[in-house]
Amino acid sequence: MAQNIGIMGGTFDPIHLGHLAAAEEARARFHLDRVVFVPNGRPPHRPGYLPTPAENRYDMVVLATASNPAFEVSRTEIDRPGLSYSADTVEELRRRFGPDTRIYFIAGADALLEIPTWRDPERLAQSCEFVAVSRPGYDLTGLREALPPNLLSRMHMTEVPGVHISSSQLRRRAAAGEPLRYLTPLPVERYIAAHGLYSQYAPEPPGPGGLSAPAGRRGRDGRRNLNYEEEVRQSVAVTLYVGNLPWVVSEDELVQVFSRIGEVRDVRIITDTETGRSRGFGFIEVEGVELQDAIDAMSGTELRGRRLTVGPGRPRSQRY
Ligand code: DND
Repeated sequence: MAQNIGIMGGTFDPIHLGHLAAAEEARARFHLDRVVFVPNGRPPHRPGYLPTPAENRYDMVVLATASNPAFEVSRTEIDRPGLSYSADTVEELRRRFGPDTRIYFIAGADALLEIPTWRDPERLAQSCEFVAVSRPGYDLTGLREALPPNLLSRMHMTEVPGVHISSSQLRRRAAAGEPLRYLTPLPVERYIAAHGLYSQYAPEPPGPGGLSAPAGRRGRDGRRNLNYEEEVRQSVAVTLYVGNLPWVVSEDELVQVFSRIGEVRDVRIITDTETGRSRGFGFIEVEGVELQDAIDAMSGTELRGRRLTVGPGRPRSQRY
């Protein structure tokens, strides 16, 4: 059956409520069956900018989107070698979804202002339409004036409730030990604290045309000194993966499996459309437990007579 799919590409360093609100608004407005978040592996547009490792950014996007059944995350750009060009990504997803699927690439007005400088914008525009979302500080009028007619004709301008947050702002706040609560979902806030991300902040060099929002480069050694929430400082966020699941499994069953070792924040069941097999992905908050201890504690777990495989972190590959 023909579907409407949204693609929300980003560096997501880190993901925040502005990204999520924009994606959800586009989903509702364009009757999208799902929105696929695509964290980029190597951003093509930020020379001199060293983003947080892709796997960390991917984890944070999974955590942030897990509670919305219409949201999914793709590893396609992370697993593809070389720079992450959107034209390649959308073409690849178009091949998987088929010609009848309507694909909307969702992006902020700031990002789309730069689209003429992207790799093969015409090729990209042949594979998808665009949803240009407003963002505080960047209105949609500028876009109408700046873009050539062949790109404008593929663009749907959409006002979204203004969420005045940027990733660079979150990085700066994290480095200064200021709270991130209510700016990004709680599991992401905890993940940042547990992994000591953004302990340092240095402004990003301006991008081509000087239009990029500032971002940051940071050292990854040494944990930042969290001085605002004792609770956050002491908790250890462990993400575990369980495989060999029964063919049909419910989220409640998975929650029971994971709650053997701690408080469960989120679980996701990911079904591979090619093999029909399901995999579980759980985010568990465990105080003072190291990853290996958590894996050991889960080893030997059975679910409906099947012995589950348990491993660290993320599923190796997702649906795309
Ligand atoms: P960003 O680094 O701007 O993402 O990248 C956006 C997308 O453009 C990614 O998929 C890139 O790979 C792609 N790109 C860029 C340049 C060149 C090429 C491709 C190429 O193929 O040559 P961020 O993580 O900063 O933000 C993600 C999205 O969310 C952006 O579209 C941004 O405008 C939007 N956004 C907001 N929207 C509404 N309210 C807010 C927002 N904050 C960010 N508060």
